[in-house]
Amino acid sequence: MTAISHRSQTLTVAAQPFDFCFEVCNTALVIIDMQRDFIEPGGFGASLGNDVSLLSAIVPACQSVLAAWRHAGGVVVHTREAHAADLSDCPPAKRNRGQPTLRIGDAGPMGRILVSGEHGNQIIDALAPLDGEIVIDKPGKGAFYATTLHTRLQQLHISHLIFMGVTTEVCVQTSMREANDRGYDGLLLVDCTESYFPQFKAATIAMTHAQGGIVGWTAASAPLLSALVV
Ligand code: C5J
Repeated sequence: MTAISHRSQTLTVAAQPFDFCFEVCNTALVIIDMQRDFIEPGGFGASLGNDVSLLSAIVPACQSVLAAWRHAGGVVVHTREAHAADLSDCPPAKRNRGQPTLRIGDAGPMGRILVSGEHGNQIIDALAPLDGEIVIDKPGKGAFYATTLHTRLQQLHISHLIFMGVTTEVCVQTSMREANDRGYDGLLLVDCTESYFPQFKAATIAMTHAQGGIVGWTAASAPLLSALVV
């Protein structure tokens, strides 16, 4: 693979509802919540009664995009759904909802559920952040709520975001909508995102690119990977 020669070259990805055009220098790859709590048994996702094996299936595709994006020299953002140890940033309504077998903050097989610094709260080894990449701990579903993400992206002159991660209709979709309202153009990579509910993933993809891209664009990762090599 040869790196693109100019990070300011305009690249085009075949997408829905139409081509997504961007420059690597003004685009960040945003990887939502690929943390053990959602992907591996014993975490928050499993405590809600979900089959977590569905989510791990996207890891190889995410790894390919992350490797190509790093090779192209693009900004990488990793997020984690994470709360302070004293749960001061976790509203009781969020903690109590759903009657999970383990609530946020309870001790589980991988440490306290969705608490910063716990083993289960770490991003899976296959997609672990490198030094210098942005890691955002977010107390909400959206990556922009109560975080420094918007400020940090503005400092880097980022206007376009490419999204991967889990779960499609919860933290990924919420983050895309928050980004849209803040003026970013967002592309969702459909084979690099997953839900515990396939019908919710399909609906999210459809509603994202409907009405001329009312929330953003959707595409497979293959045309992005092609665009990133010359
Ligand atoms: C959920 C997330 N599903 N990362 N969080 O509670 O989507």
